[in-house]
Amino acid sequence: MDDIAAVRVNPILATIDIDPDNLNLKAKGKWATCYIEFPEDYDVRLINIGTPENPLVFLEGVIPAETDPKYGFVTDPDEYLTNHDEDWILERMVKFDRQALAELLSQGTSGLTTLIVTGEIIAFEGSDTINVKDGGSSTTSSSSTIGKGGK
Ligand SMILES: [Ca+2]
Ligand SMILES: [Ca+2]
Repeated sequence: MDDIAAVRVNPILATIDIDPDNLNLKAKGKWATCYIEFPEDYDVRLINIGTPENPLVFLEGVIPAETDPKYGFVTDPDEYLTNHDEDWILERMVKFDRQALAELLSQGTSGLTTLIVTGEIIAFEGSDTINVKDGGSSTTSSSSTIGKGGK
């Protein structure tokens, strides 16, 4: 654990609000909804939740935020950017599988429980175009060998 702590870059201390506030482990319900708010100077629009193959936001380090693009709240900023607590700071909404959470917490957890949400700021990407010239092929000799062999 000490090694992990040593390589961590100071994370942004986000304000997390998870709904429901009271989780009945036996109740059916598809989602645990989570609102992520950043302190000033950071923009929740930069949160990258990743893809189904490579999720980047986790609840308790093990339950990935839903990333399936079939859900509007995954792909549509009008849905996932909100101001749930009605202050002046935007929040990023993500959803976790409530049954996965219930399963995790059913392993001996009850009462007030702190849940940790982790993620990363979006990676950056840019591009430039370069002109690549074919400087002659080194396969010429082997091609001619093949050609001779074909006769
Ligand atoms: Ca809450
Ligand atoms: Ca807010």
